This record gives sequence, C-alpha cells and structure tokens, in this order.
Amino acid sequence: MGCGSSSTRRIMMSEPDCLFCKIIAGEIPSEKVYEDETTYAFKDISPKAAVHVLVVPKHHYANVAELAGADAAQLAHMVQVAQSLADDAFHGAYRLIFNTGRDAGQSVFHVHAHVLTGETLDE
Ligand code: IU
Repeated sequence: MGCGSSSTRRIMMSEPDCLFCKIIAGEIPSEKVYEDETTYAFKDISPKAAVHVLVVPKHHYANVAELAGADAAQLAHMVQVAQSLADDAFHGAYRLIFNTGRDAGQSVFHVHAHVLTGETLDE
C-alpha cells in the first residue's frame, strides 16, 4: 500500500502486539472520527478535554522522533488532520501533545498525537 502523504512509497508496517495497530485494523473497536490512506483518528477513551482525539499514522512508529526521522511528510499530515478537526470543533484552537517515553507519560508505543480541543483549555 502506498503512503499518500510521502514522496516515497512506504509499506505499512504493523506490530502484532500493538494496541493501536489492532485499533487501526478494526480488531479492537474505537470511535473513529477520521481516516485516510495513511492516518487514523479516534476518540480517546479517557478524554482530558471536551474533544480529545488521538491522531495516529497507520504505519507503526514507536514515537514522534522515530516518525519525524522516517517520514516527516506523515508528521506534517497529522498536524493538518489535527488542525482540520479543531477547525470543526473549536474555531481552530487546539493543543497538540506527543508524550514521548514512559517517564513523560507515554503508555502506548505507537506514535499518536493527542488533540485537545472543543473548549477553552487551562494554561
Ligand atoms: P499516552 O500518551 O501513550 O499515555 O496515550 C495513550 C492514550 O491512549 C491515553 O490517553 C488513553 O486514554 C488512550 N487509550 C485509548 O484511547 N484506547 C485504549 O484502548 C487505550 C488507551 I488501552
């Protein structure tokens, strides 16, 4: 399968024990809010804002640094998806978070952007 957001074609890789790979494959249910060839977005099961969506590349990368090194266009596309979601939810205002590493709060090691929007956020 090609990667529409990248100038190079990339095989979508999934990890057999990865929770988000299973969600993307439909093996575990999720509340999908957006999907295209390379990217999947769904509601976080434990929302920290009125709208809390996780934007995830279909290809498995462990964290944002790994993604940025391998496919910067995919990372830019995820930002565009986040922007579009926030345009619809809250006049384009949102917080974008990539927890990276267990000590920073990362619990799922398939890179995901937390998009917090839908209400005025505390500083
Ligand atoms: P973290 O940055 O790796 O901690 O984010 C993982 C998120 O995945 C966290 O906010 C969870 O609430 C969320 N999540 C989910 O949406 N669905 C699930 O089945 C599981 C976790 I497990």
